[in-house]
Amino acid sequence: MDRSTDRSSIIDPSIGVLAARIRAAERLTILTGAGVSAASGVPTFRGADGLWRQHRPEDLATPEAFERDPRLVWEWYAWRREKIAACRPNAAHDVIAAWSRRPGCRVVTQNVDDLHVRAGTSALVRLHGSIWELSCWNRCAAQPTPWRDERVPLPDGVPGCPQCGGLARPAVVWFGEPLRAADVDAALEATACDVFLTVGTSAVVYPAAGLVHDARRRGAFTAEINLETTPASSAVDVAIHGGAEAVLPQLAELL
Ligand code: BV8
Repeated sequence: MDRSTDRSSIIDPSIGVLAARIRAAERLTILTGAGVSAASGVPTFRGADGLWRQHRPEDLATPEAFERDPRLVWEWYAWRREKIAACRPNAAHDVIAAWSRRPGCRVVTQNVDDLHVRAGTSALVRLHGSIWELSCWNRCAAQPTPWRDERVPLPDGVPGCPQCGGLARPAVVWFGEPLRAADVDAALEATACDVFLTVGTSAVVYPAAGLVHDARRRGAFTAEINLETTPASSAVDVAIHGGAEAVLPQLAELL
């Protein structure tokens, strides 16, 4: 008899514990990172495929990098937009979208790929903005808010602001830039919950990485689903090592 067991058929007992907590929860908050989109083919930030032409995201996703070389930064975003346009939401996005329609469930994402939006997620806070939106680099008064531009490829290398004719930039939050106050408030409000589940994030980027600790301080049962150990793993009540696209459907089955 073949004694090798298909590991995917072994349910981690922690999954049963977490399912029971989610089942009983009136308020469920889910924080997601790039790992949720990995199974869709979107490169993660710090994984092996996280580099682009040997540049690190932290070196490109900054206002200083854009100031120095807007064309290079736009080449990186145009490359990512092209990759993301070919991707579809995966089973992890679909489970989270279904849960988001439950009363009391809120989703906070660090991802800018909008795959949660395409999966139909409600009550979504996009902490770092969207790669599909642009804003005026000069913050001109005529164009105070970001506009959506889903053209792939972008017609000209460095898009312009339709109002002032200056440079347009990706409407994402770069390193060293403050998050939008309304998004931070919504994310902090979401830490008042019964279960706080963090999925697919290396838990190194703040203020997002601080949310699980806020939730724990406010009495939430905290859990992490990730492929590897992170700085949050030792702080949560349950840390489940596995792919989000496999673990979340297993959890959904048990609810
Ligand atoms: C701020 C948008 C204050 C852009 C992103 C010095 C100066 C200034 C600030 C700082 C500083 N030092 C530290 C800081 C704070 C800084 C920070 O945290 N830096 C880190 C690097 C230490 N934070 C900031 O700068 C923030 N702003 O602090 O402002 C301020 C206040 C007032 C005035 C001025 C300033 C802004 C942070 C936002 C940065 N923007 N994105 C873009 O996307 O182009 S962050 C970027 O990282 C992405 O959003 C990404 O989502 C996010 C976090 O990464 P992860 O999502 O976790 O992705 P990663 O690849 O790292 O990990 C994936 C994980 O998934 C891995 O663990 C992997 O094992 C796992 N995985 C893979 N596959 C799967 C899986 N898990 C499950 N299933 C799978 N299948």
